[in-house]
Amino acid sequence: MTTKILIIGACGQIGTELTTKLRSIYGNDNVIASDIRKLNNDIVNNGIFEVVNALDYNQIEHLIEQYQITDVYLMAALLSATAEKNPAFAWDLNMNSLFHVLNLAKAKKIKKIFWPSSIAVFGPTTPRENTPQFTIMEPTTVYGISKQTGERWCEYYHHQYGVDVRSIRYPGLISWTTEPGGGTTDYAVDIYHKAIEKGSFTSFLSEDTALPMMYMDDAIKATVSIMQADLEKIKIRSSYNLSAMSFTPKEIAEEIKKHYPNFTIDYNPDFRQKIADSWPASIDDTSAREDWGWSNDFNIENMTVEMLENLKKQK
Ligand code: AKB
Repeated sequence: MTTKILIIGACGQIGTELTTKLRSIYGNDNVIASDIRKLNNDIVNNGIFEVVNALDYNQIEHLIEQYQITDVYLMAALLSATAEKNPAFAWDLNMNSLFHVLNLAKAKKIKKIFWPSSIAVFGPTTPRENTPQFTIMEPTTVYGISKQTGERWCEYYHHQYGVDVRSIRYPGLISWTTEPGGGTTDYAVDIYHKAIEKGSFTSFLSEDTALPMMYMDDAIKATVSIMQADLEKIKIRSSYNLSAMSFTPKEIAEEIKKHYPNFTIDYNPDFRQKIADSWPASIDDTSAREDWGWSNDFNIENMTVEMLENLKKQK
């Protein structure tokens, strides 16, 4: 049976690169991109695109029937910083969009779901260094609570109804193609833009705040790879820890200085500092590596080279 993919939230930070990758693997006719609004970009212009509200069950069901969709990637969500400003809507969007696709899979209208979780599922009582796959989880942000609850529901739907839902806990994601939207780790993208535009950057996190991070190419590789893995390799049905690198604002600034020696950074922590302080500094992703063969290609050095080179060309 042909794999027919629906991506909900295709124009966001991850969705944009994921859609491009999936189109290159499965063909333009087999990947339907959707988002809440129609922008004038490559995702809309270079393939099939539909306007969809992730909260509208009937709209999603209609598209699934129209295109005979087998796999859904649910990328629509409010991230940590934005969610704190609008908790009720964040809860509604992050939870009910998930219920819609889980219920469509339960009703056997689709075969497979990808749903992203996050390091935000962890909280201040979690071991911060090398955070284990299975550990204390007491998230203190609305976003983290919605992701942790979502993980529980994914596992429940798998065990009770046989739903094939696969998930990874993304760390902060860094890319040069699309800007992030409302996360606590966004500074690690903005710093590259400002290095090229102004030669200086003010960080909203303190100099020694270490967080787990990943280059977008690795995140896309992990997403495709967990979805393509044989069924029996997916042993965890909540969500897999995933790791590539961890750094502080000071460390990333030092890395940028190797290429732009005059680059300067200062620090002006805001409300996002409290969110970052509640998250792990580094992640143990042994299960993902052992179960379905995850490995990262990028570290802070080669990611910085790629970011600076590509952003420079783009400006
Ligand atoms: C955020 O900062 O909210 C996201 C995440 C870690 O899930 N990038």
